[in-house]
Amino acid sequence: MSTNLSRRAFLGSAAVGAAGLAFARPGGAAAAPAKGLRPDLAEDCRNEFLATYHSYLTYAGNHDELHPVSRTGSDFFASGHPVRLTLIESLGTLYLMEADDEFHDGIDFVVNDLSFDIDANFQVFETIIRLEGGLLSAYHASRNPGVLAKARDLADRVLPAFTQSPTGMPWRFVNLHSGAVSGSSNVLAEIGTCVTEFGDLSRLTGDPKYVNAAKAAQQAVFQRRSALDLVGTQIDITTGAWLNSTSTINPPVDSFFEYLWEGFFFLGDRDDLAMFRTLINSFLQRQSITVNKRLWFSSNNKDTGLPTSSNQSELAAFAAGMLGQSGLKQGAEYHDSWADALHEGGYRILPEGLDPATLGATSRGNQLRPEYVDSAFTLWLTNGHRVYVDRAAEYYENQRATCRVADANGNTIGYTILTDVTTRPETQGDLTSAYWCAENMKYYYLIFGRSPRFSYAPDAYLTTEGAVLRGLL
Ligand code: DMJ
Repeated sequence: MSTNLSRRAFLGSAAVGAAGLAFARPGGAAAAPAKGLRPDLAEDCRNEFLATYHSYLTYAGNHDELHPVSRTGSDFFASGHPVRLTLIESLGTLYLMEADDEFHDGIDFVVNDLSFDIDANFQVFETIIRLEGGLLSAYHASRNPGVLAKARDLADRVLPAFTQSPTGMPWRFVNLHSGAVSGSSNVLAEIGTCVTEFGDLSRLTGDPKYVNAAKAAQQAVFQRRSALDLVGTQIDITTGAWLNSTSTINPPVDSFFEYLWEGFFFLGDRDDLAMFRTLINSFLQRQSITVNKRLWFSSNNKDTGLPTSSNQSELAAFAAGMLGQSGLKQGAEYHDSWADALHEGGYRILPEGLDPATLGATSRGNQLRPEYVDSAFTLWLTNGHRVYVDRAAEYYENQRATCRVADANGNTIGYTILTDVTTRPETQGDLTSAYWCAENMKYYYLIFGRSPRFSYAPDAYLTTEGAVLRGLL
């Protein structure tokens, strides 16, 4: 059932891909809903998010992430070298929720206290998607030039990972103080998930060196595709030799595909569109499997095309949004498969790993993952179908029932990862993953409510980490 939101789907301007698959081009703005679709849940979501954020400020000190059960904090990138990751990942959500005191305090921290002159090795991929993306989104929200200066300073510290690579594919780690690089064995998601953050920074600064580095990394992988137009999983960035030949949309490849599509969706880059078409066409033709009438994706050898595994990672659920946004019917079908897995598998929260034949858990935890609601949000923004609002509402209520940590009076301390989704009650761990602040709660709030600070246009762009780089008002 579709809503009467009067959104114009992208599909009206669909182009046809090389193998007959339909791809869509970004459309113009569409009318926003007159009011929130679930204002009750929007208000609850805002309250739960702010309670957790305040717990982070209260209990985690200067650390990166909150442990809501033990009421402590820890560092994400390098122990003893915090950057207040949760604060940075929360800024866009605070802005959209009109939590202005917290938002402005956060901007003050970024401009006046945050320093990236840190003598420690930071993981390049996580630094870009979490910190660079978070700062760029915060800049679009605040228009504070001090925030953009911090984003540029960080990118300049990360750039040696690209410029010191003989192939253009980045080293896995970089020392933010010295620029020393390390980690020659890298995986596709970590090589190819930066073109939109660096593209945005190049636009904002007028310096093309950032986007050029990101594109060179994508192209270096594409040039090493197999004769079947498939790519592997892991590569030596110094020699360009494949270290793992598994073609998959599971991690650690997932967002490599996403950023080929989004390089076109956000930046209009037709090289990225061409690479996306080539690789996704081959992937869909060779690795789509139907199990009990549901669409899933196998992992295959990139050279022989032969299947090696049918295990599904929950993180691959992001692909439903990517495929739907690019005009491919498999997007909606794939989200239906995950919804079926939730219901018929007997879960309230999806497991990290899933056997598509039995719907049994192959990995029983859930790290507060956002992918199921991420793709519900993207599909809803693209086509306006009510089913995605309902799926998001169900999952929100399930996360509230299973992941919430309360004090003795029943007040929310925070939300935690689960170590086992198959027990009743589900088994809680003790970590509020910082991406939960940037992703889950933002998607929920935007679906349920009617933020006057978001365009609700189908060309709004949120990065793989939920940073809004287009669509903030
Ligand atoms: C997020 O950090 C990003 O979405 C990333 O691309 C992979 N998934 C995690 C959260 O599960």
